[in-house]
Amino acid sequence: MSVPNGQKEKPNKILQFGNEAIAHGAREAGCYFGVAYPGTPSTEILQIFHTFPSVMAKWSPNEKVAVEVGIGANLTGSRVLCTMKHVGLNVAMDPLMTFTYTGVVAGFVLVVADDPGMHSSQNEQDSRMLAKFMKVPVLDPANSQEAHDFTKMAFEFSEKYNTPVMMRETTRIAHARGIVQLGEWAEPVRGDNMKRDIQRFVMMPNFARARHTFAEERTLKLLDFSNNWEGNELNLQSKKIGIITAGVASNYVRELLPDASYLKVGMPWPFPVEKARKLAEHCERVLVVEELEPFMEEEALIAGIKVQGKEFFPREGELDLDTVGEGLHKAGLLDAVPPPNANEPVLARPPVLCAGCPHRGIYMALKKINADVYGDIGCYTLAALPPLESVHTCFCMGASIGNAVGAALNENNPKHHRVAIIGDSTFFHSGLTGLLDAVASNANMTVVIVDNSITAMTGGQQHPGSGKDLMGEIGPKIPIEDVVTGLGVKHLIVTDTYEYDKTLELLKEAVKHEGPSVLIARRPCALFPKKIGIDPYVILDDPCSGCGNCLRIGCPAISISGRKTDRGMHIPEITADACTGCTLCQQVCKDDAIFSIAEMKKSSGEEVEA
Ligand SMILES: Cc1ncc(C[n+]2csc(CCOP(=O)(O)OP(=O)(O)O)c2C)c(N)n1
Repeated sequence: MSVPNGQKEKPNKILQFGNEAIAHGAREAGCYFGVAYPGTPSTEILQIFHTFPSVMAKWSPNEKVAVEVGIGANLTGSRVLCTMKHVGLNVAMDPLMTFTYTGVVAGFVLVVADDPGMHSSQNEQDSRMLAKFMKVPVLDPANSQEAHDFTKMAFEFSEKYNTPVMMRETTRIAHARGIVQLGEWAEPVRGDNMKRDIQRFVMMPNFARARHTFAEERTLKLLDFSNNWEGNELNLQSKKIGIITAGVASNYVRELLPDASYLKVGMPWPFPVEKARKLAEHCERVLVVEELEPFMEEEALIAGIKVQGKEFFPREGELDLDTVGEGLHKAGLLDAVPPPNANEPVLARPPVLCAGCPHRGIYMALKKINADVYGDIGCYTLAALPPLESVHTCFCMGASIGNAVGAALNENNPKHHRVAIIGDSTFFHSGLTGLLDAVASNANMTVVIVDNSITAMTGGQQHPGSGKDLMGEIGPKIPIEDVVTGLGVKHLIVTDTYEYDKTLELLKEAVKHEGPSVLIARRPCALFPKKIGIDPYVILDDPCSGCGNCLRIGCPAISISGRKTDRGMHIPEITADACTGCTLCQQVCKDDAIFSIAEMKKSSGEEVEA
């Protein structure tokens, strides 16, 4: 295997999860430029891609900017990989809807990771629908090998048909491992200069009309490709039953009905109509088994091919062996419903803020002032749940501030505190324009920016306020204070959320302020750059009255010990390994019953290690 740039040889058969396979496929295709905004289940792709030799990779503040940056690199002639989760695609649709008219200068592959079952998302939209809407061909791998191969093929395909190409994967593809046969790394395709071509790249109406025609003509060519591509596998066996399927669902249905005829679709749009027609001509009955929307089912029906699908299989959530088995049974194709997966059910564990999470202190304060809290997306959304219960909404990234503006302008109760709470990464992603609106409309509200210096929820990625990017270079660290005052906010306060009383006071001050105010609640994430774990705290049975104040802060390091006070109240205890020494429990303890081990040693005259 030849390896450019003197890098070590890589093994050519390896167990990889889908996101790794996509990153490798892109590098093998000679992709030079990777750009993304993190989002589960897509995040690892760029984190892996950036480790390869001779590539450039960066995070952008949001998905729209990521696509625009990717287009910029592409216009100079570089092959570009741009990744995001499904809801990120909504944010990025504006440039993409027009990029599809202009076409590409070099291969451009957009990876969109859908999350059927909503393991870590606020909805479960099906990106195949948006691919069709954008007129962008979409690939849908069923395992890691296909994730690798389809990505690799997508770059040349993108150039041949002059179109961005979407790779749509799902959580089970992104995060499940399978054996992948790797190939050679090609020399990265890196452009150097944009070539002026205003009829292609200045999309004002006159030029755009011609490009729309180009896009429609391209669709016909793509359809022809789809009808002939071996990645849309037609396998004619049984004459009784034919199955159209794709993605992870294809694995389940093939296991349950090995003798059926199949059209296993790798490119759902343009849908390979002629292959589907051949299947229908060969078989008495055709079923479509697909996750989420009846996308291929409708494509087949529009083409006049008689199929059935969603009347047997759920439209919501993930499919698995059990749901597909049940559907096939309902359709009369399996005699009995297969016994449910024999695995032990996993005990449900509600998500909680980590021990030592810096977001906890501000929520304790928000609960105290009983504010209406418009929430946003990040670790801090978890405070909607007991015991903190102080987030009341969550729609999409950036929504908190706009929601609070609307409420502030609409509600007729000046005594009521309206607070939008938003993370630092989310603020950079899409909070800025909301805050601008708050200032421009002089809305009576407070924005709390919970600044832990990192994008914690997706695993600790950098953002413009981190002063670093993926490639590790230190860039300018954008101070949130500067952005906030630059947007015209007059009342700005910064607090350390480990100091509860001060945070509460400052919050009270902020909400009293007429017009928009901002409180930056700052403290680095307890897990970043590595989990802090200093000087654990203990609860002493003797002074503890069992009041439960420490339990109500929702720290997973604190639990009921099983011991009781003389008055029969439960005495809590702290798990030393989990405690990070944030001191919030100590600050709310009214009995002076909580001490650090160092404090106790000191008071008993023992030596304390520095
Ligand atoms: C449009 C969109 N892109 C990406 C995501 C994935 N995501 C969820 S929360 C989040 C950011 C969290 O970072 P931050 O706002 O700093 O809060 P933290 O988790 O650090 O508390 C991201 C990227 C998403 N839900 N929606």
